[in-house]
Amino acid sequence: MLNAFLLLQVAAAAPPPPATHDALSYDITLVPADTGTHILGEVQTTWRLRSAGAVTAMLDSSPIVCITGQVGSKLIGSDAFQETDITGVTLPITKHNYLVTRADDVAPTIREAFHVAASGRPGPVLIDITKDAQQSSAEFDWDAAEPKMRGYRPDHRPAAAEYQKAISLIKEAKRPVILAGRGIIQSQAGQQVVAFAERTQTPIAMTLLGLGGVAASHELNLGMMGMHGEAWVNTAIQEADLLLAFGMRFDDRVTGNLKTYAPHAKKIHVDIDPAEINKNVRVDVALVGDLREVLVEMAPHVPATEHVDWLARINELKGDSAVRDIQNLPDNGHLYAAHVINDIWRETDGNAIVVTDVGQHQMWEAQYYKHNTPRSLITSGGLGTMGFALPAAIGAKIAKPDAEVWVVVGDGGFQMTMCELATVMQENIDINVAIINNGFLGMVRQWQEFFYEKRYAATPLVNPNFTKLAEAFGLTGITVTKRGEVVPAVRTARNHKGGVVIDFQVEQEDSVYPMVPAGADLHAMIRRPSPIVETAADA
Ligand SMILES: Cc1ncc(C[n+]2csc(CCOP(=O)(O)OP(=O)(O)O)c2C)c(N)n1
Ligand SMILES: [Mg+2]
Repeated sequence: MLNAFLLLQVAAAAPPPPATHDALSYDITLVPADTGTHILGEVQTTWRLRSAGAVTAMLDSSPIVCITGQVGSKLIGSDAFQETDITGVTLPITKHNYLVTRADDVAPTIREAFHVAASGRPGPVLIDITKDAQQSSAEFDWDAAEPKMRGYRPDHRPAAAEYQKAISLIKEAKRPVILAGRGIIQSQAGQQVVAFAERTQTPIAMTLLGLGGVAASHELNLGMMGMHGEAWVNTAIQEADLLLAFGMRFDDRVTGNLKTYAPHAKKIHVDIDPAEINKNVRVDVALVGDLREVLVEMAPHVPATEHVDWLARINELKGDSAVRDIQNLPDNGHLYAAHVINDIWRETDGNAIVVTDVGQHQMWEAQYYKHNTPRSLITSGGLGTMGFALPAAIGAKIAKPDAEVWVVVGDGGFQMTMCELATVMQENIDINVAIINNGFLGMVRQWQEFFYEKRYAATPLVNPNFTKLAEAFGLTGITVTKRGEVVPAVRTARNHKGGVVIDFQVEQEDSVYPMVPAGADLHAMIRRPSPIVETAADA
């Protein structure tokens, strides 16, 4: 007989992983599990739950298993000390949840929870275990506990007729664009997407969470689409005659006004989740299934094509990158966030794992750090969870100890979880933190500037001295105010073993361009005022 508490770990350590995950790690960690899933593509477990963490995982399809402790089963419903109906609270923000009141059910539930979290469209699963279930004992037979869930069939495969419809649309298309989302990373379909794109000469537009899924350096990769996407990418989508949505969900930040979205385009949507089909955008063909499997199936039937005129048209839309190039502007005494992020990119040869927070710096990171490998950008997309970066970077470093991990965080978001510097110190986590300190809740300030006549209500920040703060935690702190100091600071941080915090004091009222105002037509972008017309295409 085993104590049920230990059983959690026995169940966790037990071997057979589901077929789609060759190295399911059942480690029970205290670090943000969400990041582990981003980095490793495996289910991670957490004993701590913040509702924002669950929603972040829900909206970004991260497979995590959260375990919470409940009062004794006999006390449930009595408003006992610390009793919270957590399965009730988390019902809408988890893929599934369980209340376990008997030791017998602990291990089988955990096994099933991992299956649910990882299969189909991944997501967060919560198990709430009562104190008495944790403290009593039970036998556990791994094989007998194989999950059998009536009504849960995550393995979708499109019908042959759907494939045929898709292939004939692909053959007819003159101006196709692939829209690549996080699904390409989740289903490890990067290679298949590139092969498809090369064979059909189809350019690829990326969502924020797709970045890295196809190398930024690939000539058919146009870059990021959407609210802060490159102008030529959004224009190409609006001019396209076929959109191939691969593992993406037509989020409002990506489409702008749905009524005018890609008006000339037929649409093919490949997604593992049937609930995404026709949710925001009506599509002509839906292929519900695992993206990689779908592309493998389709590949032999897709003829090689040229789209010379279309690619030339997009090239023309890109225009002269020199006029957009903020990087190579002579040093005029201004330190732009773009300089900082681009210098981090150059110094790390684009090989770091960058974990961002939410706001302007997040968008600049997406624009100026070119990600060539999947899982090298960790960011909160669907929820935009400020405070995500520092704890998530700790998770990233623990999941991949050999990787170089950088945090790119705003001065506002950093203050939401900066207490985690204690963890960095205590666990000797070797990460570098770049605070893009603009003295504002910058993204909100930008909206106030553009849409509310510069009424900067509640957005100016009076910050602590971040360098001294780092030092108070026994970490290295560096202050950077000039462009010439950026590279030396980055080098110092890279050469230092242990946590480093760099306070980059950048332009306070810089804005992210281009910008599609919320709900506006995708092609109605606000462009960077001259002399710098656009963001850099500095590849
Ligand atoms: C927890 C949370 N609160 C509020 C917001 C709304 N919000 C989005 S961006 C932003 C400003 C972020 O400021 P900062 O961290 O300084 O980054 P910056 O935009 O200046 O780069 C705010 C308040 C959010 N996304 N998450
Ligand atoms: Mg800020």
